[in-house]
Amino acid sequence: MELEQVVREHWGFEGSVAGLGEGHINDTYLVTTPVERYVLQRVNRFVFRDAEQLMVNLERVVDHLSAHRPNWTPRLIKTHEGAPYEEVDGAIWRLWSYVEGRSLSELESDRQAFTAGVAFGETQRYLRDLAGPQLADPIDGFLQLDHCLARYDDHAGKQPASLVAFVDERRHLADRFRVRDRYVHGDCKVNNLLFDDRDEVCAVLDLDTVMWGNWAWDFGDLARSACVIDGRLSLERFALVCNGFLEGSKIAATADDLASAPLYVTYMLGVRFLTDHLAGDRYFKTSQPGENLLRAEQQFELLASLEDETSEMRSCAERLLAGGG
Ligand code: GN1
Ligand code: MG
Repeated sequence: MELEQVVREHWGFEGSVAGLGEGHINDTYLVTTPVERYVLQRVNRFVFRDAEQLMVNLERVVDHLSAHRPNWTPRLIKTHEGAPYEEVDGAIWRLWSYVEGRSLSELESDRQAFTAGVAFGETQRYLRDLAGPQLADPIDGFLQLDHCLARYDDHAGKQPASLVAFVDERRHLADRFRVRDRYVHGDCKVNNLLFDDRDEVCAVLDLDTVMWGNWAWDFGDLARSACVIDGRLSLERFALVCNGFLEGSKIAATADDLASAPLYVTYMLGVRFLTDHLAGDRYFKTSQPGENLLRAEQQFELLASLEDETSEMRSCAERLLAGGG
């Protein structure tokens, strides 16, 4: 079915549909009607095996966050029949309200680094009092390094010789951040935030991966994506992200946690890209063969540079925690 027809038949809006964003998982489109804009998404069923359960999670999360802070996330627009999504030809479609704001793949200012930290920190704090049964994991083993390494090991013997030792030497990272004791956003890349023209965050996006986890998974992804300028870690940005995240989340972190979390997440993402390359590019979207291998190599390169800066990150975090700014 044509995308325009999906929107017309199930939501009653007449509009044009065009591709939107750079997500690696779901398909995302901008819907423009004469009066309003919306965001249409097709949920990736290969990644989210139980997409119906995912939508149950998502509705709970969106309602909860909106109760804490109106408009902190886009709204799910109900279908004609009052449902939060529609199944068309086996695919799950959902429609979101469109939130004005800028999505950035790389931050442009120090102010944005601080407000991004506050935004993801606050989101984690708002999730603390999400009542009811624990949310079902959106993806088995998601963000758990042991699980990611086990999937990588399924391809033993076929892994690129140039990367085997690099991966093996860092397996100990799986000893960190194992404890799952709170809800996390699960995808704290800066491009999942929308900024206004004063560099304040106006909304948090991509809530499919909210799950029971470890705070450092979010902080690490934020630092990985917010603090690298021209391929190098900026300690100034790292300090701002730490300050923002700790202020927003009220988490009692140690300097070692703050310095290790970006390594954990960067390593894991590299392993995930590499595993998908070995598995035939079935999970992350690619536009050409070898793209997931390249992505893995980029994460491992970033990881090596973060390792060079770990003691500086730790000293920086120690100063912050001691109240030295
Ligand atoms: C995926 O589609 P996107 O970019 O929002 C992935 C994240 C990765 C990210 C890497 C469900 O998110 O875990 O960190 O790519 N989401 C899922 O860019 O696997
Ligand atoms: Mg995203």
